[in-house]
Order: sequence, then C-alpha cells, then structure tokens
Amino acid sequence: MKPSVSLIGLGLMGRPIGANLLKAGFALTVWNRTASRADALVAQGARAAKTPREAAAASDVTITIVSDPPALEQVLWGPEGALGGLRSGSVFVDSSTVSPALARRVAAACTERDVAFLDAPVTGGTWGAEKGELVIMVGGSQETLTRVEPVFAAIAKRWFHLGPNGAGQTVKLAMNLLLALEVDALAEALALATAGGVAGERLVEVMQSSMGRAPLLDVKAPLMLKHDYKPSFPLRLMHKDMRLAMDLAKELQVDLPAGAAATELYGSVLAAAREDVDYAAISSHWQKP
Ligand code: NA7
Repeated sequence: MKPSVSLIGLGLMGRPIGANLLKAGFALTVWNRTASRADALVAQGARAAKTPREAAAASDVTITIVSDPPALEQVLWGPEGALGGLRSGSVFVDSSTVSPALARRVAAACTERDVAFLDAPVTGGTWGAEKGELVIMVGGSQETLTRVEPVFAAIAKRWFHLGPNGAGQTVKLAMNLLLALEVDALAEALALATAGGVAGERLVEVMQSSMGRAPLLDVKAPLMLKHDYKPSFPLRLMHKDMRLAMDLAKELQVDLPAGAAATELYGSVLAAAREDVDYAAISSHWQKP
C-alpha cells in the first residue's frame, strides 16, 4: 500500500511537488504558513492541516521544503511545530536547502522520537519540479531511503545516496556554489564580449561548439541575453545557499576565494533588486539601464 504523505511548505517548489504526489495517487496532507497557497492542491484532493504538527501527525512520510534554516527551525521547533507531531516509526524528509549541521541536529531530534530522517535537498528548479524530474541528494541510511523511494519516484528522475545525514546538504551546497560561479562566469564573459563590440549571442554560439559547452548555457544564456529574470531559482535563495557554502567552507577550513568574491557580488545585486528575480539576474550588474 502507498504510504500517506504530508508536505510542509508550498512555495515555488512545494506546490508542483504536491501536485505530482496527488497525480501519483498518494493521500496528501499539506500545510503552508500562508494558508491560501494550499487552495489549488486542496481543490485537487489534498487535505489542509491547521498546523505543522497536525500535518506531521497525519502521515507515514512527512516532507518539508521551506526557504532556509530559520524557516525549517520555525516549522519544526516553533509553536505547534512538526517535530512534536511526527509519528513514531515514520520517515521525515527535509528537502529544503539548509546547513549540514542543521541536518544533523534534525537527525538527532528525530532519533530521539524513533523517526527516521533523510536530508534530501533537490535540484532542477520549478521546471524540474513541475515535470516530476527533480534530482535528489540524499543523506541518511540506505534502509530509510528504500522506504521512501516510491515517494521520490513521483517527484524525481534520479536520486543519489551520498552518505550519512548531512551528506545530501554538503553536496547540494557544493553544487550550487558551482552553478553560481558558472552563471557569474557567463555574465562576465558576456559583459567583456559586448564591451568589445561583439553581440553576446555570437559568444554563446561559439561557446556551444567549445569545451565550455554546458546545459546551463541552453537554459540561462537566452534569459540573460533578453534580460528576462522571472524567477525559476530565485537570486535570494541562491545567495542564501552561497552563504551556507561559505559558512561550511569556514567550518571545514577550506579556502574558496572565487566563491567569496561571487557571494559578495550576488549579495550586491540582490540588495539592488527591486523584485524577486532569478539568479541569472547577476548579469544585470553589467546591464545598467
Ligand atoms: P519559496 O518559493 O520562497 O517558498 C518558501 C516556502 O517556505 C514557502 O512555503 C514559505 O511560506 C515557507 N517559509 C518561509 N519562511 C517560513 C517560516 N518562517 N515559517 C514557515 N514557513 C516559512 O522557495 P522555493 O519553494 O523555491 O524553495 C524551497 C527550498 O528548496 C529552499 O530551501 C530552496 O533553496 C530549495 P509562505 O508561502 O511564504 O508563507
């Protein structure tokens, strides 16, 4: 029999994830801080819980996908928090991107309650979430992963078991640092070519035939050339991940000079942004109106 699932956090990622869980036939309970964001899923058959605690108590598997470490702490340990509701013997999966240290703290709190825990941040953006083609980076035991694989199959095309709790978040932070640097490198190369009198499109065309070819060019370059920064993966969340990566580097005493410079640049573009934009908006640093 399919496990019942609770989903806490119905932002850009949570809503399509919920829709795919319903489509796959899971009994779904949802909770979101802004209650109205649950309406569409409720119309499709989900049950709305009144509190995170009630949501967690309703199911065999509980998934959280909220903004950042303070948001996760709030939904777990805040008033009527989910941690107090998790059923003994159930599985808790956190798909938010947070620090490995917080993932390990959550794991310890779950162990005390006889709850199995996976840190399972995702990649693929809203596009991957809508298609049910996310990629999941998993930290925790293989046995727990095996239990939730039918749930993962409804929302993801692949998942990687990377080690004990915290390993999923470690890989996610390293990966997003790489993506942020790649997009910054592309923005810098476009700025240089454009200043030198060559259209950015021509640079991209050449890049597509070179060793620097990357799927990221297909997705982000056209948006950067059009100055179209509608958020798929918001700049504010990428900057949050870069800060988490830099904190981790400090903790592990790893020197990341390009990461540090890029984190500062992303921070200044974020501070100047007047609306929620994609991280491709890093290009706007060189595209003054
Ligand atoms: P969004 O679209 O910014 O959504 C964030 C979600 O987190 C949304 O449901 C928020 O509720 C919720 N949130 C934020 N702060 C809190 C607090 N303090 N308490 C409870 N709930 C909160 O992010 P995405 O869906 O794109 O990304 C989610 C995660 O996946 C993030 O870690 C990414 O880095 C990867 P709201 O609707 O605002 O009431």
